[in-house]
Amino acid sequence: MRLLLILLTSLLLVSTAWAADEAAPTAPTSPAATQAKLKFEAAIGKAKESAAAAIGSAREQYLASVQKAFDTAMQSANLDDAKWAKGEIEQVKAGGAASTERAKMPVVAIAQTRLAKAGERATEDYIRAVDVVRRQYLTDLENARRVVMSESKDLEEATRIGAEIDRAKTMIVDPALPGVPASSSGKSAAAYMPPAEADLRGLKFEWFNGRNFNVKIGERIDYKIATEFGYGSAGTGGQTDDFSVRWTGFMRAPKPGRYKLSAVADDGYRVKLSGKVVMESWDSSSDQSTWVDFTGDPQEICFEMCEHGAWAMAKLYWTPPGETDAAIVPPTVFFQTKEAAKSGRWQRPAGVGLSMVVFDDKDLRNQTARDFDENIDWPFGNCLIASGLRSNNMAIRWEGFIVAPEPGAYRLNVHVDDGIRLWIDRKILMDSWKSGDNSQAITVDFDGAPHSFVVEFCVYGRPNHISLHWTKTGGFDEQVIPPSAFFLTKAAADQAIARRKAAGGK
Ligand SMILES: [Ca+2]
Ligand SMILES: [Ca+2]
Repeated sequence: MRLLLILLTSLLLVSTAWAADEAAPTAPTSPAATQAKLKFEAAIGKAKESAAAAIGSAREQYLASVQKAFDTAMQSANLDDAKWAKGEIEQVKAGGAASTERAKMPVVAIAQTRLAKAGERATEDYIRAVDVVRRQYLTDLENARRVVMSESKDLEEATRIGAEIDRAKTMIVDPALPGVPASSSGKSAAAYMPPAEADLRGLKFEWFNGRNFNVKIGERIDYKIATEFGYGSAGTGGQTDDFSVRWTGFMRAPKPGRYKLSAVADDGYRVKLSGKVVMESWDSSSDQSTWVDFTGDPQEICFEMCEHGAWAMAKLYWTPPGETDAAIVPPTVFFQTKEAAKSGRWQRPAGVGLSMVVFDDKDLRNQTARDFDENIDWPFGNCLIASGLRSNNMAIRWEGFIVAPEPGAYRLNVHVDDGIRLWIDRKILMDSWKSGDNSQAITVDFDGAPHSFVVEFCVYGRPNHISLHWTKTGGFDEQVIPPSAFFLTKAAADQAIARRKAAGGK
C-alpha cells in the first residue's frame, strides 16, 4: 500500500539524515551534550521500533486475510482470484508493499482499508513520538549549554550546542526538511499531516465597517474569542473606529456540567448559543455572566461586537465546574463545523503557529506548561490564560518564525503589561523587563522570507495583557498580527510561502 511505502520512506529519510549528520565536524563534544544525543538517539530508535512493530502486525493481519481469500478462491476453483492472492502474498512476504488497487475480493478489500488505516495511525504516532523526543532533546541541550557556560566557559562548545539546537529543532519535527528533500512524489511524513484545507479548528471571524455589520471587509479563521484590537483595525482594509466583527462556529465544552460563561467587549457585544441570545450589552462594555449547562454536545456559537471609537477589545471567558478562577475559553473547544466539534478532534497541522512555554516565575526558570499558540494576543486581565495556570508572577516564551505577507517596512507594536523582550533573527529589538505598561513600537524591514522570532513576556501582578500588532507602511492599518504569519519551523514557513506563490498570492 502507498501508505506503508510513505511510512517506510519517511523512517528511512529520518535515519539517513541522522546518519549523515553524525559525521558533521561541528557536533558538540561536552559530556552533557554527548549524553543528551545518546539519550535522544535511543529514544528515536525506540519510536522507530514501535512504529515498525505496529506496521509489522498490521501486515501479518493483512496476510492472514489474503490467505483466507486464497483458500476460498481455491475451494470455488476461482483461479484468477487465487492467482492474484498468491502473488500478493508472495509480494508482501518478500517485504514489498501491498497492492494499492482495490481488490475484487471483499475480504481483501476490507483488509486493505484496515492496513491503510493502521499505516496512517502508526505514522501519526511516530510523528507525535518524535516530537516529544525532540522536545526533550532540546531541553537537555539547553541544560548542557547552561552547564558549559557556567562551568568550563567554553564558548566554542556553547556555539556548537547552539547550532545543534537549531538543527534538532528543524530536523526532527518535520522530516521533509533542508538536507532531507522530499522524494519526487512528495512522500514524506510531512505529507501525512492534515492539509490546511482539512483544518477545522477555530471559528469564522468576519470584520465589517460600520457599527452594525454594514459593509463586510474580510474574513479569516480565528482560534479564540479573546483579542485586543487596541487602537487598530480588526483586519486588513477595515476601519480603526466604527467597525463590527463576528465570530461564528461551534463549541464543545471539555466536560459536561454547569459553566459560568462571561463576556466583555469594547464597545458592545452580543453572545448567542444555538441561536439564542445569552448575553447582550450592545451599548456598553460592561462584563456580563450567565450559567450554561454544557452537555458535551456541540453548540452553535456567535459572538458579535461593535467598536465606536478609540480602544477596542473582545473576550469570552468562563469558570468551568469545580474551578474557582475564570480563564479565557481555550482554543481547543472551538470548531468550524458541527461535525468537527462532534469528533472533538483538535489537531494542529504540522509546523503552524508558535511554541509557547509557560513559566512559574518571572525569570523563565520553572517551566509549568508547554503548548502552542496561533499568535500573540492575550487580553486576559484578571482571567487565567488557561485553567490551572496562574497568571501573576509568571512568564511566557513564544518561539518560531515570522513571515510578512509581502516585503516592506512594518511597524511592530506591542500592547503589554508587564515585561517584554522580543528578538528577530536572534537580535534583541525590545527589552523592557519591568512592571507596568510597556507598550512600545519598532520598525522592521521584512523581506518575504521566514525570520526566527522569540517573544518573552512576564507578569508582576494583575491585571495584565499582551497583544502583538503590526502596521504595513502604505499597506494596511494597525492590526493584530494574524496566525497566518507564524510558523513553528523554517521548513513549514518555506512550504507555506511556496504554496502561497503557487496559489498566485504574494
Ligand atoms: Ca478604535
Ligand atoms: Ca472603543
